[in-house]
Amino acid sequence: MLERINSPKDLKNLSIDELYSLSDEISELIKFTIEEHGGHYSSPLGVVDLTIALHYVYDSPKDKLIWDVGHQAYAHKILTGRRDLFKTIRQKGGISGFLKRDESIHDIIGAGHATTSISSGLGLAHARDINEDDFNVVSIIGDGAMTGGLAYEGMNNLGFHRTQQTIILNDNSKSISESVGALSRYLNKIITNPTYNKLRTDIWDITGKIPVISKVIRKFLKKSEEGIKGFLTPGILFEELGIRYIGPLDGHDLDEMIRVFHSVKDFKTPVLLHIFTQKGKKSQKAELDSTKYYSLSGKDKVESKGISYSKIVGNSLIKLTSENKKFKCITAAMDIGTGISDFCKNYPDKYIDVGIAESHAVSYASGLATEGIVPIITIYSTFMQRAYDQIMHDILLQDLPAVFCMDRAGLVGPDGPTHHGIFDISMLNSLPNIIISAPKDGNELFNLLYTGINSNKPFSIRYPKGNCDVYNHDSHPLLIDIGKWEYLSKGKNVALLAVGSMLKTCMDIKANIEDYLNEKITIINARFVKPMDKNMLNEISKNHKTIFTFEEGSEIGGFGSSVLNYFSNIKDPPKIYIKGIQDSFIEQGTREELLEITGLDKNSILNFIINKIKNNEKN
Ligand SMILES: Cc1ncc(C[n+]2csc(CCOP(=O)(O)OP(=O)(O)O)c2C)c(N)n1
Repeated sequence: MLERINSPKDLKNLSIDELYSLSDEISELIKFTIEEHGGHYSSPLGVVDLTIALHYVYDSPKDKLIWDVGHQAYAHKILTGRRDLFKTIRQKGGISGFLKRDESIHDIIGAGHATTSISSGLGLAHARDINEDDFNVVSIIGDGAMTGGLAYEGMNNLGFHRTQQTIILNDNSKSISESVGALSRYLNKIITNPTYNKLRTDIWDITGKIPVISKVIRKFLKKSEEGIKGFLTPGILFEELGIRYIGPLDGHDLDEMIRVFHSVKDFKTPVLLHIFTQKGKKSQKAELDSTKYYSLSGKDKVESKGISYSKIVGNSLIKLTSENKKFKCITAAMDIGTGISDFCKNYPDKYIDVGIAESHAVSYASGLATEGIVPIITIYSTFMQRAYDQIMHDILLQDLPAVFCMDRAGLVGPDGPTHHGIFDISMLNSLPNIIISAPKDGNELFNLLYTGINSNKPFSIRYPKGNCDVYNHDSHPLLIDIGKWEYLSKGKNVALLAVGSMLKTCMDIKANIEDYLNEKITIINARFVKPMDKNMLNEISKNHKTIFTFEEGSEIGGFGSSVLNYFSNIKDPPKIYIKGIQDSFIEQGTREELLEITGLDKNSILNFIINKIKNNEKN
């Protein structure tokens, strides 16, 4: 069946039985491909039926289907002309694991970060009305993404303007791990509320017993808005906001979904369809443990040695519980990704999962900090972007202590441009009061975390995705002098100043550079991007003619630009070359491929250094 589906139009003439068969085929394709190559697993499997029903009823791309996050939209990709390319998903040059406008006319809005679909959808709906156009806007958002504040900002606007927009709430009662918060409890109550469900069935049964007119009544109940609404309104929260609530509906019952989608298609006002789906559907193992099978690494993944930076943070938090300092760890729905799940399990009162709510996480942190509890926010660099103003306004302006553990700083690989953590240094660098640090290895990460907790200052630590082979499980924490760099090798004439992940790269090519120059070079662990070690900068400027800076982050506003800025005020400064990521978004690929593309792998850096030195010699 799937071979015949080249666009959503090809679905329209299929029977319901054929749609069910198609669902099996798509699920098999997703399972096979992701098990082989890696990618998201349980979320896309959970919405295969929902996706088929949506594309069956709506006319994409005329009607706008807007998927939140996009990690679940694999069936959407397969049905919209990307079936044969599906095997390239998340690979260099292949299709994205999220949504991209330039990949397909069916990807209405690019995504990767959560909770944008209602707001973007409302913008689209208003543009439609301004242009006097005629199409449906359907935003599909998960219960996890619904924990983000942006969803409420969108609904607040939508309910007020009463524009046509359909929200599909894809409720599988899971975020990556458990979905948290009062809303999640509320949704769960609706789905499991026996009184409501019983009343619904009872009324249905009663109508069936009314002689002669039972068919008419049932038809009326099915067709009329009130009928679909379900005789009773469990979603009063949404109703009060001005958004009709319909549900809960079974997200694997194609008949029911198609019937309801057809009915709401003609609504001119906002409506929310609450659809419950089974995460990991049609994979026994993923249905049983959707969190474990949230994503797979694929068969070709080579296990690297060492321990992940994320895990080191988790271990360090456990170790630091025995210290006197009171702290609370905050995660925005990323306990597993940021390596703190064991800590959370063992110290439930020392952590909070706020949901996909990064801005709330930081404002919440400011409150803790005022009362002497040190907040430790474990967050991916890319998601920290959501909380930029809260960092400035709630933490830095008031100089409140807080530790930002920024995981996945640098190039993350297959997740691509929405997920690379390459802007954190530039974003934070211009803000007063913040300490920006990056460890050279696992031991230094532990010590920086310890230093941060005891610093009584806003303190950020950035570290990359992946493993680190220098880490001593049994070490005791040491305080590091804030703003103090470290010589890893002392030479003259040429100095390399490297931040975090770039230090190992520089050490690995040290011998090649020294062979070329026939003299020792200086390599410095610039573990504090801010404040910089000005004493050391002054010291090296005396006997070094050339300074190179390296960072796995945006060049503009980054570490190198701070060094340039510093020397711009100094008489006869050394020649300075900065190397980071140029002013661009970086595509997907393996981390190694991307380091090469951005010129941050060993070979490229070696060539960069030698070419610059050669040029210097010529001039
Ligand atoms: C702003 C932001 N924070 C965190 C994430 C990481 N993330 C991706 S999917 C996801 C869970 C989404 O849950 P839900 O919306 O319920 O979708 P499901 O996977 O359950 O279908 C999270 C936390 C993200 N993509 N964006």
